[in-house]
Amino acid sequence: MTELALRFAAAQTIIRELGAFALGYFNDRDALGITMKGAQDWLTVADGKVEALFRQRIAELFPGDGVMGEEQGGGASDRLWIIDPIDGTANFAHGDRQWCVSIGFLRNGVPELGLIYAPAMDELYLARRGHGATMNGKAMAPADTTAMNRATLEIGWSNRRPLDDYLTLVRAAYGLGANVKRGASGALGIAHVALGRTDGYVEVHINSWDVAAGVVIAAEAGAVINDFFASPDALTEGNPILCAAPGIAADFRALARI
Ligand code: LIP
Repeated sequence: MTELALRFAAAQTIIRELGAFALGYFNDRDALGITMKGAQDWLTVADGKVEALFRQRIAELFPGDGVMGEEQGGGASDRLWIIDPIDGTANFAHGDRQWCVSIGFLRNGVPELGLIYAPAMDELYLARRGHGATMNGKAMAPADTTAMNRATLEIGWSNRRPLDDYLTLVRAAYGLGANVKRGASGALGIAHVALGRTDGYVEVHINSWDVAAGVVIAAEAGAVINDFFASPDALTEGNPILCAAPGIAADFRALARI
């Protein structure tokens, strides 16, 4: 088995274990220990515990690999795992099922593996560069939408950028007749475009742990996605993200200027 096939197989077992572990906290709200890292930036006990378990599993199986995570940080490495232990923590903290575990793997800076698991909905998104993308074993494909006035667009928001940046995008999207939504999980937002549930996802600033898996899943499903890791500091500083169904990609990119 190649090193990528080995890591892809292991990561599938690990993400299911992490998902079940996180679901235990989700269903036991007294154990959540909810706090805030900043305005509308939620944190629970589960975020740290899930990331710690992931780091333990990688240290056991691939001791030479690097790990970067939302809670404990990390940096560049030739073989780098990037984890968001609970993406959609605001939803998780409120008992809303729209959250997931997101794991990406980069080799020499190239995104090779993407895994997103939403255990409360039992949806597992998997992709390996050059090998396609699946959701619960079925091949994924974006929608064939070609007009913005028939599109459903998801626009992400956080306090990391001025509110006007977000509102300008929302106004422009409605102006083109699109349906606009916000799910508060960047990873699931990208996965839903790749699955054809929505037609586009954009966020003016997002972190690498939110998108490391989604960029592989989207590209392998045939969606259009910007080259998030093109700039060297994207790994630690973040970047804009835009993902779209091919038929509306040009219009959506023009709208978002990304
Ligand atoms: C969330 C991202 C989302 C963004 C939120 C938050 P978290 O990540 O997935 O795209 O809009 O502000 O950053 O905090 O739930 O892991």
